[in-house]
Amino acid sequence: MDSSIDQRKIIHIDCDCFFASVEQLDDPSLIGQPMAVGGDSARSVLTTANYAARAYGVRSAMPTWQAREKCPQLIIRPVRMQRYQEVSQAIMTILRQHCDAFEQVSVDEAYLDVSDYYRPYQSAQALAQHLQQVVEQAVGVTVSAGVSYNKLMAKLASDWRKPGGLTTIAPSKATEFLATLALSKLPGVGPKTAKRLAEQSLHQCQDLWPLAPEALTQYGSFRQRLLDMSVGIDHRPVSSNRQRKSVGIERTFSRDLATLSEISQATVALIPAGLARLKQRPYQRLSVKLKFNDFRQTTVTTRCTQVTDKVVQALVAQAWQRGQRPVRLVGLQFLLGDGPQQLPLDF
Ligand code: TTP
Ligand code: MG
Repeated sequence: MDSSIDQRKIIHIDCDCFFASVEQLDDPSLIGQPMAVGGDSARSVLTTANYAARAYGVRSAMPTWQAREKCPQLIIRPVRMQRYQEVSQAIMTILRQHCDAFEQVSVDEAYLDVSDYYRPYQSAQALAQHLQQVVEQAVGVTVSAGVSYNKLMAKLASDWRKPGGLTTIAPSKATEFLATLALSKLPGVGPKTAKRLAEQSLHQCQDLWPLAPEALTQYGSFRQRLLDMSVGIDHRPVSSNRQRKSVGIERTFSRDLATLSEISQATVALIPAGLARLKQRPYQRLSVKLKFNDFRQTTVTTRCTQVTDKVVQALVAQAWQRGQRPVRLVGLQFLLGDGPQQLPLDF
């Protein structure tokens, strides 16, 4: 196994009963009462339910009539997607600022690679706890967090104890965690696949461990993924799923750069390597990123189709103004344009 990958620190965040949480946020009288979000007509289904309703067996995707049978006093609120998007954006904006790489995977779920970013917090778990607090204070919804060495394990961890859970699975504990984990808990193993596996007497991850690979050929291309998941292997990087629109280079310093002139020089020094990565592709804008020694970071962008030392120095000065303290990382980014080059230049 590639040990450098297994040393990553990944956090998975998943909001608790998200749509219901937003309804409770906007109408606190709902808190503590069983409530769900969805249609209220005969053929409607629920999108989600709060944890008070879940105690009655009410679930996501359940027909509303069935939920009412389980919980006659259930309060049902209509879906207000725009509002959920708004709250989602507020949460994602916070999370995005606290990691080395960020990947939002749904309206209420994101992965953060914090392999470097976690350091001032002593542990990735402490950072995850901090994020839970910041989101709750700033936005008013609770999130569950999972911390581990890859995306799969972090996701399994965040799901382990909800709501408000924080679970860490260290590499040394992965085998123990996975051994008795139901295969149906693995991402991609839906009820149908779980049933097929159960017919082969395969119920838990450890049931797959002694199998010869041929035993799972009926699962086609999913076979390898199943085997990998059962032992906690997942090499997928945390990466923004937006199309790549920039080329950049960053440098972290072991000693903070204290003066503006040092910071400026260090950023200008990135230009040749940045241009080499760019491979002569045209670009439309240029960004400078600074990460201060309190781990806040800032980015300044300008229109620019031909980088010069002077342009970079001006961007650095502008960015540094925002923090005015020592800097631990500088970065330079070329934002690509697909169309013909436009006329320059702000500087
Ligand atoms: P989930 O994160 O799957 O569920 P949840 O946040 O409601 O509850 P949990 O505490 O278990 O994480 O989904 C996020 C939102 O997506 C959910 O609030 C409503 C919506 N959703 C649907 O519209 N239909 C569905 O079938 C599911 C599962 C979710
Ligand atoms: Mg959720």
